[in-house]
Amino acid sequence: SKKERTLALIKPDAVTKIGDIIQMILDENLMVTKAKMTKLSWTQAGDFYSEHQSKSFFNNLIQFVTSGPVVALEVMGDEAVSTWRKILGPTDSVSARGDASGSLRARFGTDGTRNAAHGSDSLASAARELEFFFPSTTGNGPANTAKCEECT
Ligand code: YYY
Ligand code: MG
Repeated sequence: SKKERTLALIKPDAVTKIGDIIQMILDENLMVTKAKMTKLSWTQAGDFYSEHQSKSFFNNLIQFVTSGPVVALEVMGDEAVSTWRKILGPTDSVSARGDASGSLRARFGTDGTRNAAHGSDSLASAARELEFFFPSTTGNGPANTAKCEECT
């Protein structure tokens, strides 16, 4: 099957569980090839989740993901996009605990907003979201300067 890269974002409620989360990634034969801890501003989080800006839950979502540091991981391996989504389990941690799979959101999340981690939902999303956290441009040019809000 095909080797892919995806973006795994550990949300503030699960940052202390990073060891267990890396274990779950390794158990599915995936690799962690980049890692970065950062604290997102409201503007950055809104940009990352811009597809949801018209949703009723948008403000709660942005409030939560900006409430503490997050850890972005580049995860690589066979069908990494769908395999990481499988590790995550259902969006709502309460329903995630309703199945027996022992998913990451069942183990470490709380509810439909505080759900421990994010995963890109397609190869196109993965490309956009990996670029968001791990910009490919090097040096101090405009592309990096534009992201420097995250350094403050
Ligand atoms: O991709 P996934 O994270 O599983 O769910 P999305 O439908 O893309 O929603 C993104 C994010 O928004 C979800 O992880 C939690 C939050 N959210 C919420 O707070 N309340 C909802 N009713 C739906 C989603
Ligand atoms: Mg989604």
